Amino acid sequence: MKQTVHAACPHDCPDACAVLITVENGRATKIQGDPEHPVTRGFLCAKVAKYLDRVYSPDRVLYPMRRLASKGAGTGSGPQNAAWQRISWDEALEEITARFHQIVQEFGSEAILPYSFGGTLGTLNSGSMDRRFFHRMGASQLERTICSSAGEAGLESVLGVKLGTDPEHFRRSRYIIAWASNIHGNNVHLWPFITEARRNGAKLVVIDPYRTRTAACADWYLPINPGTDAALALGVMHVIIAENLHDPDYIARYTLGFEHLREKVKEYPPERVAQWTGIPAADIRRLAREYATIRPAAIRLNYGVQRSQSGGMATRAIVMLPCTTGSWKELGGGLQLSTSGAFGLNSQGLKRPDLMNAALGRTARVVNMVELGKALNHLSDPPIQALFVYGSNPAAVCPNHNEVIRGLQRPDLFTVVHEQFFTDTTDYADIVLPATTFFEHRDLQTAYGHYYLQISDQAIEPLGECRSNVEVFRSLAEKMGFEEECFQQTIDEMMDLALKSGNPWLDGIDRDWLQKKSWVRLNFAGARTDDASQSAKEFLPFAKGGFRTPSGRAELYSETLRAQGLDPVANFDPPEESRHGTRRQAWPLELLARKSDNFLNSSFCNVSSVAELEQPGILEIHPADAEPRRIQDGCPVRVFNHRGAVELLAKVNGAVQPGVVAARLNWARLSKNSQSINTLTSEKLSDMGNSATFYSVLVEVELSQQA
Ligand SMILES: Nc1nc2c(c(=O)[nH]1)N[C@H]1C(S)=C(S)[C@@H](COP(=O)(O)OP(=O)(O)OC[C@H]3O[C@@H](n4cnc5c(=O)[nH]c(N)nc54)[C@H](O)[C@@H]3O)O[C@H]1N2
Ligand SMILES: Nc1nc2c(c(=O)[nH]1)N[C@H]1C(S)=C(S)[C@@H](COP(=O)(O)OP(=O)(O)OC[C@H]3O[C@@H](n4cnc5c(=O)[nH]c(N)nc54)[C@H](O)[C@@H]3O)O[C@H]1N2
Ligand code: SF4
Ligand SMILES: [Mo]
Repeated sequence: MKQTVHAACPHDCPDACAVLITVENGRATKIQGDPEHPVTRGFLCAKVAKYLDRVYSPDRVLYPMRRLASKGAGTGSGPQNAAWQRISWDEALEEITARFHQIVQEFGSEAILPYSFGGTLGTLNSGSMDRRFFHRMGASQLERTICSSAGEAGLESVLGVKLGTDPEHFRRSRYIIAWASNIHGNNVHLWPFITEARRNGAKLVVIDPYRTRTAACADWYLPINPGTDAALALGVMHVIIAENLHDPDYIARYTLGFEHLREKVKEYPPERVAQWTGIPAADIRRLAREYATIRPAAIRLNYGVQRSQSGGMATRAIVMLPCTTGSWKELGGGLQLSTSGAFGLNSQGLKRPDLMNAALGRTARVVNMVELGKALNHLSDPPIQALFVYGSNPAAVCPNHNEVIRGLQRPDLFTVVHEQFFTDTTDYADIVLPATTFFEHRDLQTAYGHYYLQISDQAIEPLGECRSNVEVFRSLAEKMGFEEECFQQTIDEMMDLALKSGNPWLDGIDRDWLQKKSWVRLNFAGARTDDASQSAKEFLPFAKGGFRTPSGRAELYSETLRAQGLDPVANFDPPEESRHGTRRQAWPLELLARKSDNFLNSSFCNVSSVAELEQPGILEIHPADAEPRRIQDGCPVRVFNHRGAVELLAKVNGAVQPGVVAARLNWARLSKNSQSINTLTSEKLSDMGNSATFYSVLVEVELSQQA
């Protein structure tokens, strides 16, 4: 029997693609993008196009496993391996809950720490039963800030909400700025709209310290020094305001504090900004004039800019641009960082934070996920005694890798990892539990790069004894003896609950309707509409104000920021670890520890058909930095700083400017010496949002002695 199942890609990607899975006799035989979906438009990225290889990989974790060998890098990865013993689900649940009971008694419930992130963004599997479970237990709370919280804080400080230009409107733009936005790699479904705009004469400008594939095919590429974007945005506004290219009517009606901004930008003349950013003053002037006068102009801002110590302010300053030119008014204008604020599902109902109060009589302490190393090694009162990892691979993705590993190696730490594969993190697990992929479970899918809500249907039965996140925490709750009704809720009941939030844009969208349509555009028009293109035209979130800040206006001056001791307008404060920062003497080169175009953070790097598309283990360096170090293309090099060292192969090219080097995230267990690029990255938090600062890192490079 052959059937086609509608699913949605749950990987951590703005595109949230609508996917069609062909199933024959219970086995998935084909995957393709839904041709009907207005953003997916029938194609998938290179990695998910090969998803059958991932689902049916011989390396999947299929059964619960108990560790026999001691913890450490390269611990074997299969049922055949002597490091692991296959156990039953019942034994696994028994062992986990017995340890939890014992830890709660001896140290208190906050000695248990959940650790999860973007493995799946399915609404239910990324944050429902799991949160209920840990809230009910009174476990420490995890502050999930490893990705985007600096940018979100910057965005919300101006707009009050995470909304932005509809991707489908980019086809109407005449001027497009891809600002820290690797569109070909990380947001490929925006590209067709940009191509369409360019066919109609639009110009594409890319602002990025790394010459991405997107930069290579831009009309104008502006390489910028890492972490200096706040200065650039303030410099651009200096020119716009000085030359009267702003929109006084929009500013007067819908913004707050323009007079403060006008004063502030006087400190950022192009000549001064050029010294920080490395972009010539004449180019800054030209960028400002073109952006303000070639209309409509849209900015696709992505999260690269906020993985910097001053990333919150940088985002804030960039988000002010369409507020000063009034470009929010125009179809094809505005800015997109995230669209996720439009979905407004009933997150409290799904996550039940109230259970925490019932358990503890207060809210539990909060541990920042970026500081995992610090937490595992130094936190006391109580120390962390158990770590439960799901939907994340912290031993690969967390900064200051050596500290993380030192913590994970603690023999007294009880670590459970719920995973699809044996990863860097399972190398340190006491128990590994098998997880389903999105082919094997059902979920509700939002997006952060478009405005369609989807149901992702289950295509095949779970492989082996795999269970979804929802089912794992349901069984754990039962074993712990948690009796609240919410632990019995079915998937359908949770979907219904999620959709009942009072958000008017969900009006008329219920589970039956979603099931019938598979994907539905949010109801901006006020009446349920079948015509996606029709309601797409209508959504201009800030054309007439509509900001959700305390003042109801776009806040160019923020009282909230002032109260936090931050600049209430915006300013440029160089990251400590950068060429203009206080630690510039320590190491001479700025490192971009980047993502791979064909992996998804650390996911996919173990799938050989996908790995073939990448060249792992390289350090990209400019000839001007390579020559004095006698480094030639292909030479083994040692990259180091005070946190550690890694061995890579030099690639001498023009991908980065002098003073900057670039490397890529990968699994340590797949690299030659079991090394992670995150050995070099810092636990330092960003200026706003307590986020990670992966792109504010200084290093030195030398020829490897190992060669
Ligand atoms: N193929 C692929 N797709 C992905 C991912 C992946 O790993 N691979 N990851 C997913 C995830 S988790 C996320 S959060 C999204 C977001 O992904 P993006 O926001 O696109 O994140 P990054 O790739 O970190 O950064 C984007 C660009 O910013 C540049 N950049 C770095 N520092 C600076 C700076 O200081 N200034 C400026 N102007 N640019 C800078 C980088 O060189 C990069 O080209 O992508 C998702 N999609
Ligand atoms: N050097 C450097 N480090 C970075 C970044 C960078 O650009 N450079 N980017 C940062 C960013 S933006 C992010 S978002 C983080 C991402 O960090 P993570 O969210 O940890 O992302 P992944 O590396 O994709 O790991 C997700 C894991 O979840 C598993 N998984 C997938 N689906 C499920 C499921 O349904 N259930 C369970 N239990 N497991 C599942 C996958 O197999 C995978 O191993 O990394 C950060 N780290
Ligand atoms: S990873 Fe992104 S582009 Fe690839 S299929 Fe998933 S949502 Fe689409
Ligand atoms: Mo991310």
